[in-house]
Amino acid sequence: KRVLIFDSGVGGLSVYQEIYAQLPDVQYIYAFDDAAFPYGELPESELIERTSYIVNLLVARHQIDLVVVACNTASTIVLPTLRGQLTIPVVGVVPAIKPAALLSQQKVIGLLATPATVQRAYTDSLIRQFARDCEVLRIGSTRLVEMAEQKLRGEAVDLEELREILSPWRQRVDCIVLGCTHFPLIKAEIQQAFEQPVQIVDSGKAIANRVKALLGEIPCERKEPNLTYNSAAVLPAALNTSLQAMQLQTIKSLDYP
Ligand code: DGN
Repeated sequence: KRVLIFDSGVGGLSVYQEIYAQLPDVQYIYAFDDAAFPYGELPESELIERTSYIVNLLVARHQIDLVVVACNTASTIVLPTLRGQLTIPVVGVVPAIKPAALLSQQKVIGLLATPATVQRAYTDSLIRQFARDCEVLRIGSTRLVEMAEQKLRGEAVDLEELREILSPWRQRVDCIVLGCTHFPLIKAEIQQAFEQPVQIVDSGKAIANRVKALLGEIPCERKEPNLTYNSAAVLPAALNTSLQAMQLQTIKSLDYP
């Protein structure tokens, strides 16, 4: 079986880790559209166009069995289009509002995502459906996405800056939703930014469970190597190394017209 995992950058690797832990024998193709990074600032029409072009191209090229759109910014807008175009299952990642609303004791939760995701109508509907009894505070930050990318490139995360970005929530929230797949990569740093105890939830495990349920048990051994595609012409060496550390072996260029 072959699973395509797609994101704008390295955030999808946080989802990949969770899926891989449950399904190590699947072949994974990790594609990221780093030429258009960050997605959180792209017009919706362009986001839909790029995402569906790349996903359709790779599904056809590799006979993919299941697609994971490992990006909240894309999932909250592009899933209906992709599901209309493809006959295979398409799993999206959206903010884990429901578990957070259940976990929060004080009923004040923080949604941390991209500027696009915090404003989406889809996000509003999740909050209306699952967090009626909660106050939901939102921070949309592209800077945090960049920090996660930097960390994976081997650069240090500026904890002071992180603390400053999250300062409106100090002594306010007791549960935080990581509504961007980049953020689990800096979860420890986010936790450190708070004095009060906070629970942090993301969607990774739930996505992995869903993928497993859809693919079923896979008894066969994997014969083909995992692949990585990116759309920018060059992949920084440090990032290349961390992708390989995650057992992704071949880097090729992805052409977007
Ligand atoms: N990782 C993406 C998400 O989950 O929303 C967004 C990253 C970005 O391009 N801003």
